[in-house]
Amino acid sequence: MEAVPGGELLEPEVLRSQDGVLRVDLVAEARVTEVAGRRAQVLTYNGTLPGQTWQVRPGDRLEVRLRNELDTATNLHTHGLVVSPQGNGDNPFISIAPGESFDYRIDLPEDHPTGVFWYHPHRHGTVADQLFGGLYGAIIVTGDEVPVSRDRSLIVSDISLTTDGTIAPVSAQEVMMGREGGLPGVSRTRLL
Ligand SMILES: [Cu+2]
Repeated sequence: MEAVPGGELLEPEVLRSQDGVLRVDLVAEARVTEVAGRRAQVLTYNGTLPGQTWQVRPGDRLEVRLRNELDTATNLHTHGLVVSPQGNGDNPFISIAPGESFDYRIDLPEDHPTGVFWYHPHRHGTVADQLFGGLYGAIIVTGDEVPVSRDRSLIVSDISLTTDGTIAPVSAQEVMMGREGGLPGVSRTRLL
């Protein structure tokens, strides 16, 4: 497949924890952006696809206020984090109705492994549409690594658009199996 040339490399904005806490006001909403040179109606976290990158350390607390501006119910899952699934933690049974907000509190244990993880909706019945629509972002758990010149986070958005620039409908098969995107050489997204 031929890559689309040009286009500067864009990294999602990085939000870092301070004094052991990362507070995030997170808004899920539909927006018009540019994806691979095309105007696209997608779903976004805080207006971008992918959403901001969250950088935390073992032992930190994540406080996320998620406001649902979508027209379907949603919630939040921190994929790969070794954290509690109960209460207002990483609880897949939480359902946030359109127009509602929810305050998550997710405590990372002191011995949490470092690495790259991600967040996305995990509300039963709407996961595939919201995930394929563009709702995802990276979580990086850092430790005391040897300093390098510069860390860069690359997130590949491989989404499927219809000819009129909306997200392609998700089939029952794709709900179960996932899907590959239909855009060649997706390299960047830009907010319009
Ligand atoms: Cu997941």
